[in-house]
Amino acid sequence: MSLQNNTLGLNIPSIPELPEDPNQSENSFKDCDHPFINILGNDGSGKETLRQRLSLDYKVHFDEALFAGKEVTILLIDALKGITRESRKYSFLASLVKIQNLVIAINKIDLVDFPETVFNTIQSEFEEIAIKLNIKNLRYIPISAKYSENLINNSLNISWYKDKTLLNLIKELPVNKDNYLIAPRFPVKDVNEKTNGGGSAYKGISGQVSGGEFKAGDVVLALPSNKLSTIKAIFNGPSSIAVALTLQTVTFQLDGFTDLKQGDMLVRINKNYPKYSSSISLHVHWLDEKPLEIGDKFKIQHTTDETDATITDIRYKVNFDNLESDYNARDILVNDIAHITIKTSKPLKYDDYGDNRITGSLKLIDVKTLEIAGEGMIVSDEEIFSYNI
Ligand SMILES: Nc1nc2c(ncn2[C@@H]2O[C@H](COP(=O)(O)OP(=O)(O)OP(=O)(O)O)[C@@H](O)[C@H]2O)c(=O)[nH]1
Ligand SMILES: [Mg+2]
Repeated sequence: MSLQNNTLGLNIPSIPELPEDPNQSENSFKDCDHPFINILGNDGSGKETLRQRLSLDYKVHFDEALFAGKEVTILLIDALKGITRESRKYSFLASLVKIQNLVIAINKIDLVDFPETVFNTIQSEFEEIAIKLNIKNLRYIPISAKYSENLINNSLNISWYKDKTLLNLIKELPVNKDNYLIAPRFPVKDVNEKTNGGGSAYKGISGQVSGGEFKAGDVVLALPSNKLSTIKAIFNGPSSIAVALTLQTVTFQLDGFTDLKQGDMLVRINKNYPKYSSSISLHVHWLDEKPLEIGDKFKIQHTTDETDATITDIRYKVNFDNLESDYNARDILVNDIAHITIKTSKPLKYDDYGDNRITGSLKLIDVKTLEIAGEGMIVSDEEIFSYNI
C-alpha cells in the first residue's frame, strides 16, 4: 500500500530551487537531528515560504522519520488571523497520530508589528486546544518566515522573546531512536517461488515490514492461520540480510508453516499481537462529495488486505469550531472527520492508528468509482482478540 497519508498533509512537496539564505551558511536545519520537518497550516499561512527558508532536504519519506521518532511537526498560525477552524483540524489530526514534537509557530509577526500580546493571546488560546486534545510537549515561537526572523538567528525585532530560535528549539527536541518499541508487523504482499544464492528453490514470502524488526532465527506467528514458523533467511533483493527494519521491503524464507497468502500477517511471537475483529471503530476523514451515511457499503483496503464493509454506526462528528463531538450528526460531508463503526466481511488484523500508522489506517473505496472516499484512522477501543495463541 502507499505510505502516503493525506490526512495529515504528510505528502512531501516538491521544493523549488531557491537562492541560498545567507543566514544558513554556518548553522543549518540540514544538520539537526530532526531532518524531517512537517509543516502544517492554513492556506497562505506561509508553509511554502518557511520550507524554502529552511531549505529542507526531503530525501526520505516522512513516514520513515515518524517510525524513527525523528519527525517534528510545525503548525503555522498566521499572526493576523489567529487560530482558525483549519488550525483546530490540524491539531486534532496531530493528536490522533500522537505527534511528540509539535511546534506552534506564530508566523507573519512582522505584519502585526511584532507585539508580545498577539503571541501571548494565541499561545493561551492554543493551550486550551492542547488540553482538550491531550497534546503535550508543545513549543511556541514567534517567527517571520518571509524575513527569516527567529529561524536561525534571534530577531532584534522580537527582542521580548528570550527563548531559542526555531533551529535551536528543534535541535533540542527529544529524538526517540527506539524504532523497535513498535510491535513487529509483516503484512504479506506476495508469495512466490524464489531461488536463493545457492541455487535451491524456496517459497518467498514478500512484503514491507510495517512495524518493528524481524531477524533471521525469529519465531513468527502467521495470522489468521495461527501457525508458527521460524525465519530461516531474509532477502533484500538478491542479498541476504540479518535484520529487516520497519519500511524495508524484504522476502522471508520460512521454516515450518509456509501456507501464506496476500493479506496474511506475520508477527513476532510474544510481542503485543494486533487486534482482530470485523467490527472496527475509526475516525474517518471524509473525502467524497457524496455524504457518508449509515448502511453505506465500501471496499476496504487495509495494509495488503482487502474486504467489503458496511457503515454500522456514526457515533459523532467533530465540530472544528469548538472541538466538541456532535453526537446528533448523521450526514458526514466532505472534509468532515467523524467517529464511525464499520462491519467488515472478514476480520482485519489491526492496531490503533496512534501506535502504528500503517496497520492502524485503512481506506474506504467507493464500490462504483473505485475512488478513495475516506481515510480511516482506527481507534481500537473494542479490544477483541481471538487468535487462541
Ligand atoms: N509579511 C509576511 N508575509 C509572509 C510571511 N510568510 C509568508 N508570507 C507571505 O504569505 C503569502 C503566502 O505564503 P506561502 O508560503 O505561499 O503560504 P502557503 O501556506 O504555502 O500557502 P498555500 O499553499 O496557499 O496554502 C506569500 O505572499 C508570502 O510571501 C511572513 O512571515 N511575513
Ligand atoms: Mg503553498
